[in-house]
Amino acid sequence: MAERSGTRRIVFTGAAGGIGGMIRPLLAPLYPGLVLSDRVKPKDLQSGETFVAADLGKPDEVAALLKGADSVLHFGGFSVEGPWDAILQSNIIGCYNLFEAARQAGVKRVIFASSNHAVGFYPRKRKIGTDVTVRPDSRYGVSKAFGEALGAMYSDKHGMSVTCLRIGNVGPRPLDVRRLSIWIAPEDLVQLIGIGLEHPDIRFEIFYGASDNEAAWWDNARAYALGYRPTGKGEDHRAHAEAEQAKIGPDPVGDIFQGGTFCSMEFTNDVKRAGP
Ligand code: 15L
Repeated sequence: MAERSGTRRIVFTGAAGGIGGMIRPLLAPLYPGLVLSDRVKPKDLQSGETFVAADLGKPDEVAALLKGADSVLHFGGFSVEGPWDAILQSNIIGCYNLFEAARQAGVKRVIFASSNHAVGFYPRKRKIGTDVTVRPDSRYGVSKAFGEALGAMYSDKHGMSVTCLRIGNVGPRPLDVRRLSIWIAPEDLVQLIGIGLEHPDIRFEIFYGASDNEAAWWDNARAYALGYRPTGKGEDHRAHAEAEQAKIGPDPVGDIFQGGTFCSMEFTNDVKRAGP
C-alpha cells in the first residue's frame, strides 16, 4: 500500500463515461498522479484534474498516452450492446491497442473493466465463481471476454499484473430487481480498483464488481481473500428496486438469465436449450 499516496502516473481511459463520472471524485484524493483520458473531455472536468485526449483506435495516440505510465484503469470502449463494427473498433481493436501500448510502455498493472455480460447466459438460479467458462450474452459480452483473454495473455507472457472486474451495475442504488443481485456502489468499485492497483500478489485476477448483495449470483471469494470489504448492501434498497421493477413488463427470456435484456435482445433460441 506504500505507493498509494505517490504521484505515479495512473491512466484512466473512458474517464468521460458514466462510471468515470461516478468514481473520478473518489479516485482523485487517493491517486494524485491520475491522468484522465477519453476521446472527448468530461464536461465537468475539475481544475485539479489532468486530461489527455486519446482515441483507442489510434495506436500512436494510445502510445503517447501511456508513455511513463505505471498503471492503467481501462474503462474505455463501447459500454453496451451495439453494432459489430462499433464493438470491433472500440472493444476489440481498441482493447488490443491498449494492452500492446501498455506492454511497450512498461506499464506494471492494468485494471480492465470487464462486465457481467461476459457470463450473462448463466441462469439466475446458478451461483457462479470466476472460474466458469464464459457465456457472453451479446457482442458486447464477447468483447469483454476477449479483453479478459488478452489480459491473461499479457499477464502470462509478459508478466503484467492484470485485474479484470466483471462489473455488475454501478450507481447510487440498484435500479430494479435484477440489479439487487449485481449492484455495486461506486465506493466499492474504487475499493476493487485499489486492490488491483496495490495488492502485491496480483498476477491475473477476475473479481466480480458487486457490493455485498444478499441476492448475489456470484461467488466473489477471491476478491474477499485479497481484502475486499464492500460496504454497499443491495438489500437495503429492495423496496426501491421492486417499485421500479413493477413499472417494467415481464421479459420471458431476460428474466431467466443473469444478463437480463442483453440475453433477450435478438434471441432466436428456445430458452430450454440456452444457459443450463
Ligand atoms: C454493463 O456492462 C453496462 O455497461 C451497463 O450499462 C449496464 O447495462 C450493466 O452492464 C448491467 O448489466 O446492468
